[in-house]
Amino acid sequence: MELIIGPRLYSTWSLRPWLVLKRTGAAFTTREVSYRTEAQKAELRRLSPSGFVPLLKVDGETIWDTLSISEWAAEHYPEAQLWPVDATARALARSATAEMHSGFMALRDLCGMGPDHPMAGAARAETPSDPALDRDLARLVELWRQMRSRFGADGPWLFGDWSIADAFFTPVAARVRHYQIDLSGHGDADGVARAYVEALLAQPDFEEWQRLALANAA
Ligand SMILES: N[C@@H](CCC(=O)N[C@@H](CS)C(=O)NCC(=O)O)C(=O)O
Repeated sequence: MELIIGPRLYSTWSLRPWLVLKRTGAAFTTREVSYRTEAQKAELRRLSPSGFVPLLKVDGETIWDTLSISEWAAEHYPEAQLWPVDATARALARSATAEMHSGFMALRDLCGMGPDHPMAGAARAETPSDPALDRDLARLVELWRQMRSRFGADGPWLFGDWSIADAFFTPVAARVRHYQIDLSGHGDADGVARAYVEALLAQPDFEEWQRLALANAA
């Protein structure tokens, strides 16, 4: 089984299924590809039906898109409990994951993965100011606080135990760190969302990703 990813320093989409696959405990290899030049883009289109990474090569098939790779992992490794066991929590975890997968455009656009390595926690950048970004941050804080207060009693993750939703929000935590976003200014008066961000940043698997990202960039 091989996960084909983009450059670790930039590809937030690649980080998500990599975290998910790590949680399964299954053996897999990772191939990092670049898509800066026309030749590299052409090679990626040869590998990928959509022209995008990440891709999972398994059992002679190519599975593309972060969400479907994550669902594939949840189906094939049920013992890893990649979605919450409780049906209501599971439905809301899927909602939160889908919202991340298709939304938060201002956060993505205005807090991008630039040359100063936001993903790997190197230099810090000034906090951008924009009404659309404020709306995204208020929504994130609201979502995180609601799920943590309803389902978070059994652990530090969004739904208590770790789930695919946490993989999807890990790149957001890297953005909050790098762009020095003060969540208390977006509705997180008592630091519940902040603590969730800290938990995401402290994941050993994410620390490994950051080490690999910087090593490959050197
Ligand atoms: N919806 C896709 C988005 C994937 C995506 O945007 N991948 C970017 C890297 S983070 C990419 O492959 N870019 C290739 C290019 O720009 O040529 C997913 O969830 O997998």
